[in-house]
Amino acid sequence: MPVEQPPWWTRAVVYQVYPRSFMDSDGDGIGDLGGVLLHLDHLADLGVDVLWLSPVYPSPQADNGYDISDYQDIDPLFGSLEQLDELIAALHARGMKLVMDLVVNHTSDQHPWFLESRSSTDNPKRDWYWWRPPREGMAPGDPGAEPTNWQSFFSGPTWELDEASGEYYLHLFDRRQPDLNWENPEVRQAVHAMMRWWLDRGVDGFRMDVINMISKDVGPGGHLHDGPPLAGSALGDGSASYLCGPRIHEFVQEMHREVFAGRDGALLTVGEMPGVTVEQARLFTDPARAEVDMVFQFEHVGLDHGTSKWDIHPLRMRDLKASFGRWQAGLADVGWNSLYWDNHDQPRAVSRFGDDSPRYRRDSATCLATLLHLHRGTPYVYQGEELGMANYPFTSLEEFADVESLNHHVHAVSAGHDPAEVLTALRCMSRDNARTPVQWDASPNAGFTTGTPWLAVHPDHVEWNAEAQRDDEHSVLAHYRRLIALRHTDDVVPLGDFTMLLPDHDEVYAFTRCLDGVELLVVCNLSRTPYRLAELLPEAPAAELLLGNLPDDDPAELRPWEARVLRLP
Ligand code: ISL
Repeated sequence: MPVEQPPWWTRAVVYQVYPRSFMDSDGDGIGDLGGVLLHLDHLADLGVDVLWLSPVYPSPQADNGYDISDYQDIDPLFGSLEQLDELIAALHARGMKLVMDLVVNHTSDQHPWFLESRSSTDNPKRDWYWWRPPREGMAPGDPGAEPTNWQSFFSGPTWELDEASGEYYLHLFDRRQPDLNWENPEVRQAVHAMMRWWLDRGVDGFRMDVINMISKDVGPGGHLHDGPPLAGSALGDGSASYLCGPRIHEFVQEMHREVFAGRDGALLTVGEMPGVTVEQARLFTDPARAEVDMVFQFEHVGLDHGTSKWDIHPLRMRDLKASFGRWQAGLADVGWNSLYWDNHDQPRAVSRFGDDSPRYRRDSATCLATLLHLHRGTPYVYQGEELGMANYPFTSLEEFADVESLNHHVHAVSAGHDPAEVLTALRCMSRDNARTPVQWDASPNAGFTTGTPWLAVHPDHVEWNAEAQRDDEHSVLAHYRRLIALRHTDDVVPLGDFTMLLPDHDEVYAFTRCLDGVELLVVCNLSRTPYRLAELLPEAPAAELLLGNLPDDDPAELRPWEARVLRLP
């Protein structure tokens, strides 16, 4: 990509709103568009360029809106189309853009398309979804009769039997999220038309949910293949059949042609792609191929997973450096990275990769932020991350709401796992950690709602909240503001070359960024151990401090969780 004319989003920072948990304006305990409109000053004050809004479409809410029953309306739970228009206008008036969530790998099982598809085997929409008879020689409902052995992302098989027709339908996620059949051109055309309708309404792009799963590897006669068996399970790993399947680039290029062509310069498109490799990401984000601007990859948030996300291993610093380093190098000349720690599916980074003890919570939150925001790529800030929000102190199963957590609990306990251990894993890894309401102030419901919040407010909101941080220059919020401003003012931050330093160091993460003779050295101590800086990086103590996360800087010592952005002479 020529450095003279980099796309606008190379300098942008995106803020993710998970509307259900952001701000409730009508007292029903659930966040809504009115609530987003109330807090646009918070976003403007932070300095972000784009708001990515998680789904607000009509939905039975089996997966908090990632199960859509109407792509072209707003769920009354969240507000109205008029309010969405108001949000677009209000953001544009402030120079910000709106990116909507596009969830088209699957619909809700209540979407009219699926209701039609399910209504009979000869319905014209039957083929809009993946219907298959039981495995050969078996009867519908027999144990193991599912058409393939794939395990769903949300536990159990990916197939649900429809008693009426005796056929199964595919759902990579919950059974209430049937997968659309992208092999059918009518499905693709319907999705493209819907996307154009949103762009015509004024939205500025899409975050595309699991978009690398839309092409399935279909054999002759529509055959889908079993995957290798999963340890300790009757099910298998089907991912080879649906991650970046044979037609994925064709489908994404077609979408670009049909939807984005002619308007792509102003838009932002980001494909969420579990399991994507850096080689594939380079193809997806090569501007010459006209697919998407950037992808969300999952390597770094998988480094603490064992056989599954519930099998937790401590993160090893070398693995993190090897991973981020590979992505930085792999997309250096062609393509573009997106950068994130937190989103609505991940536990809170300050608890997971930082140190949320009272002593180090603020310092580790700002240290992690500095590390991420000084990489090359577009950073994403997830609501509350800029306040140092931490994982919730869950103590019982009743406190969880997420379909993934609840399904996992049912399956793990029925498979004989110790319920106490299952709960421990949920406490650390449940997506509900990210979904507790945003902490606006110290009042009883953190200023989120006047009603009863749908998910409990974290008790630490009395101390950790936006109001307390807004005018405090030492706060996590103030540090995010400075990081975002630095990206906007100094070209080396968005565009500079990246070089990893100290690849084998267990606690200190360091790298340089260079552009046109300007060289930044970034050094982050991801531990409680103090280090003599000169022993690690001899050029560091004499360099000019552009931005640090601790006050009263002693140039010679890198204190616990200290992060510095230095300009080398
Ligand atoms: O959350 C995950 C692991 O715990 C992922 O497997 C996640 O399900 C995957 O990243 C896909 O996420 C997206 O699609 C899901 C939805 O539940 C997530 O909220 C969404 O971000 C299905 O639409």
